[in-house]
Amino acid sequence: MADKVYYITTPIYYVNDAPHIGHFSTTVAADVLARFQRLRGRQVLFATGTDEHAPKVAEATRQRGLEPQAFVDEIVQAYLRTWEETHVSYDDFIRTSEPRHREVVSRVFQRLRDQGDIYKGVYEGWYCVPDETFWQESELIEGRCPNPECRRPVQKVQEENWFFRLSSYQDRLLEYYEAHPDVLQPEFRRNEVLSFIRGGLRDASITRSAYGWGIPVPDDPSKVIYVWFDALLNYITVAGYLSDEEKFRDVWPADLHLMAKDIFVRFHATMWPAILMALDLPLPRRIFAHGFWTVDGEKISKSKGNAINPRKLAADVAERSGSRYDVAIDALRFFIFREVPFGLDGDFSTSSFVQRFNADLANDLGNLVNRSITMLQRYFEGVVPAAEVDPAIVAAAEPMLQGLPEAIEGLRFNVALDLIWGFIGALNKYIDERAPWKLAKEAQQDALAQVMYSLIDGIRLVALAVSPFMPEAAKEIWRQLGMAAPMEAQRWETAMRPGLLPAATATASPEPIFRRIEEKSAPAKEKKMAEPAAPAPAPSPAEAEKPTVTFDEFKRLDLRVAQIEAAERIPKADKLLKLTVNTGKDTRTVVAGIAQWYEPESLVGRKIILICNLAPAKIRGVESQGMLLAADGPDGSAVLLQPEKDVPVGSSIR
Ligand code: ME8
Repeated sequence: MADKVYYITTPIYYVNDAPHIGHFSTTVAADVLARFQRLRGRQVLFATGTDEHAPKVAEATRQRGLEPQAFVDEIVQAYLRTWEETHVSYDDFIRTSEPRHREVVSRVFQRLRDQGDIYKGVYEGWYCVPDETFWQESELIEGRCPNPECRRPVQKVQEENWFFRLSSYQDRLLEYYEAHPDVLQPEFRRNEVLSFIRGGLRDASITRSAYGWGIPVPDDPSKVIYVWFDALLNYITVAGYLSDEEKFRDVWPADLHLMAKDIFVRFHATMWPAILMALDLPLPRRIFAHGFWTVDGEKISKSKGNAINPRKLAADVAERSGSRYDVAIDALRFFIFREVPFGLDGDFSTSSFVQRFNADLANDLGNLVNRSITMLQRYFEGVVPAAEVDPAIVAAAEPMLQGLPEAIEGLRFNVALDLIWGFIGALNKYIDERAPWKLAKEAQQDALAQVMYSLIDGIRLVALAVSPFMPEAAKEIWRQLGMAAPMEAQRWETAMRPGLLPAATATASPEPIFRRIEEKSAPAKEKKMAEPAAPAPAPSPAEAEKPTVTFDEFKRLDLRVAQIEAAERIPKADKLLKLTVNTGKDTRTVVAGIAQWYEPESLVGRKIILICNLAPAKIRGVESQGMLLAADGPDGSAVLLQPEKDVPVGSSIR
């Protein structure tokens, strides 16, 4: 099936407000993958869209005296515009109010009713309007919606309704997931799904009394189809189900449905696969749920007004730094994957974005490109000399070239970026060590040619590697390199090898791409924090009283780079993790109080700094042989220390 189209989807978003950083992160993640697959030469169908038939749309329009269709037509513009400006390369944008989708929903409903999978019954329960979800009384928490991301009041509903026979798919779903362990990801969320299904599935009410909006139940106009049943079907509408058989054959099943954890267990991992089973259609190959973003430690909420609008933030950064707006957008696309492992919850703070922008983009990447092209102008009039790539640079590129496909396809975006930045770091170090200015002074032309060729060719690889994350910034690097072949025509298999840069390529004049954000031009709120008048926080008593240690005393500590091989929670200790770590000399157990901040799964393979010769201590019945180092995060979290570059396990710390 080499020619199967790679089909990837985002959720279709409710049209209640402009998209925020949460919607942005899911959609950009899908975009990174779509772009990467295209770079690998695959044909891609990348779909996103809007979920428009929600009762709250009907409510909002009544309040404003508008027709629902006119209302959604207006709001959808914010989505279209955001995805266009944030370089989201979707192939299809589906709106559930489109005739192509309404047709599929009606026909699916009729078919399932004809075959007995949909039947009429009486529904009694509670409905959460903001979440568009039905709940049983027993599921409510203090009379409110039990979804931890919602917890808002619910409404009592009792009405005759159509039900989907979800209960009869319970065993088949479990069997399927047993036989296909890789479908639900990440692994720890798969377990949530299995226990939800094992807990027993009830038939699902999939209609509501008509509220003047939505898709009417065929032959029963007093009812409309429940917005979730309607919305999930978008994935097959896009694939051409019932409208374009050939396309559907090429596209279905979806290779990846992406979403956050809020709509994973009940909807995408239970209801949707059951509907597909009822339709005799193959199940998606992978369903992946990522975590939730908070902003400065708080849940994103409309009432708090703390939702970060990616377009506004990028416009602000562009203004403060003097970088182009599209470059600032790319910087944000990079940032949301740089720190937090995709899959876990993350906290967004503008100040750490600014730091990363300055350190990783302006400094590491921006300077590398700028100083390399500047030196080429100076020493070779901007024209790439003929030379072989330095074997040291070939070797330094290897981890990135080998590791990137698996990291991106496994949605380990922070690992992918670590690999790329590892190579960027190696190129910067190469400049410092080989000191081209000295070679020029000493007239070592051959050595100088090799260094400059290796650098510019290395930057070519970096541009291609970052292009799924930062497509416009990558194009700008490509332009400055003076590459004759268009970037879009490059393919991973043929282009991602060192030494393919054609000699005699004439570079353009260097221009800084990522310009530093200077703190002094920060907006009012942040300026306050940087003002010298603001007193530095007083050291805590513990810090103030720490005695001086001599160098010899410090040398008594056996600090080493160690690698986590396994991690698990310690029962009844919600702060502790039991880690199995390899110190290079031995494998041992270490207990760490980081369970609130790190999912065990995310730690496996990670390198840490360990005090190896700390006296062993028993913690909750587990003997801990050493202690890992972590910084106190500003929000009270623990932030693991790790080497800035990859170094072998067992390396000592000096
Ligand atoms: O649920 N952090 O639409 P929705 C990370 N229409 N991601 C977030 C987020 C946050 N704080 N907030 C939202 C719906 N998201 C349905 C979907 S699909 C057939 C129907 C992202 O507008 C994340 O992808 O509430 C989440 O799953 C989605 O927006 C929910 O979007």
